[in-house]
Amino acid sequence: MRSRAAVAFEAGKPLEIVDVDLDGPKAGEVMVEIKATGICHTDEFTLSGADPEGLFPAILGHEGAGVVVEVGEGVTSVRKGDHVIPLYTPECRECPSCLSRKTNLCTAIRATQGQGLMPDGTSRFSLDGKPLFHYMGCSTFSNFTVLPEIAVAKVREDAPFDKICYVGCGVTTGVGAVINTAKVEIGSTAVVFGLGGIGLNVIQGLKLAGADMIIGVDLNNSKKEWGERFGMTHFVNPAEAGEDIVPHIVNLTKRGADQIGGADYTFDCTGNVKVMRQALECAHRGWGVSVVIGVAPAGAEIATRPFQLVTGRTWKGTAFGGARGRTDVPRIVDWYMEKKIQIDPMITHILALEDINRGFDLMHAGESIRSVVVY
Ligand code: NAD
Ligand code: AHE
Ligand code: ZN
Repeated sequence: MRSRAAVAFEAGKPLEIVDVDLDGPKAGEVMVEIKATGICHTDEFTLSGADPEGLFPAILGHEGAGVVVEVGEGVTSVRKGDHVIPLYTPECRECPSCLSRKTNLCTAIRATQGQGLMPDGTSRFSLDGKPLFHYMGCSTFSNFTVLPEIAVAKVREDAPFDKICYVGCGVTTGVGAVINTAKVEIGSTAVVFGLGGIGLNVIQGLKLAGADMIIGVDLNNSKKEWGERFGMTHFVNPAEAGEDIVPHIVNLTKRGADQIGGADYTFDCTGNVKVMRQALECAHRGWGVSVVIGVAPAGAEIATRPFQLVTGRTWKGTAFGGARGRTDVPRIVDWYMEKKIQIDPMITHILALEDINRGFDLMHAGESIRSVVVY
């Protein structure tokens, strides 16, 4: 069949809207009609050419929601008509990683996914007889896509696609980083670096978890009001702090008889390795935990004095907020429908597929939190 899609032909070039060919689902696969897709910073990262795994020509997009239109042989967990969210982190429930209960990083299909292919080593997408690469196993910038059965989460049918698509990455990553990865306790002090589509979800996760002091850090002053909407208690613009950001935050978080500052939990939501170091060094001596969420460009490395770790700080990272997609994503959709978390205000722009490049422009200009393409 044919599907309207935004194709990334080359790194650094705008996407082109074309009709592509899509083969039907093979055994263990499903075809999904994507109804809406968010544009995540990671799509921009790959399109820019900074992703070591970036392949072209490809159909990007990994934050979608839609309806199953066809299932391949042997598919049992979903059927035609089911509402689903594609999962770039699948959940097979059988691989050593899934069985370990220690990680959400299912390894069942990670190798072929990183090669832009389906688990059998081929692509379902083509143009003029030449294959196009899948992206993060999702390719939600196509109106129709094919996914492995283990890479879709079945969700309730009354949830609006143009909002819950955001659960496919940003919401789950931010809220999950707090709940699953950091396991933040009531009364905690936290710092969030970067108040974009991920950082604001970390803030709402911190509020949900009962954190007391939630400090947001961003170079863009317009993010102060955004952070406050979701529970941020203090805002710092590092360019206006008047001193290095680390001592500034350590001072701000001084408490207790010994007046040792530092936050219980810090989160990098920028992808900048210098900020990752600042986030670690703002964490409290003895127990502070710093979580890397941001994705850094090819070749970038993190550094700190080992003394920072010797003195009890923990540096960790999270992918998809530590969420097990098929189990956790439907629950997060429920939280949204039950108004435990917010999504609507963060979706600042709704676009047609033809205008998808404007979504990238808005992101570059710092004008959007999330742009969503509705098919
Ligand atoms: P975004 O562009 O919406 O937001 C980034 C924010 O960081 C902006 O508000 C920007 O002003 C701010 N910022 C930039 N440099 C800064 C600095 N030096 N100090 C303070 N603030 C600074 O991006 P996003 O969609 O929120 O994504 C954030 C990062 O998370 C990206 O690197 C993205 O690729 C990554 N990400 C990771 C996962 C994961 O599973 N680990 C999932 C989704 C996104
Ligand atoms: N391909 C990149 C890394 C990209 C990356 O870290 N992706 C995150 C999700 S970002 C979503 O917006 C992730 O899930 N990572 C775990 C994984 O298995 O890919 C690189 O550096 O090679
Ligand atoms: Zn993403």
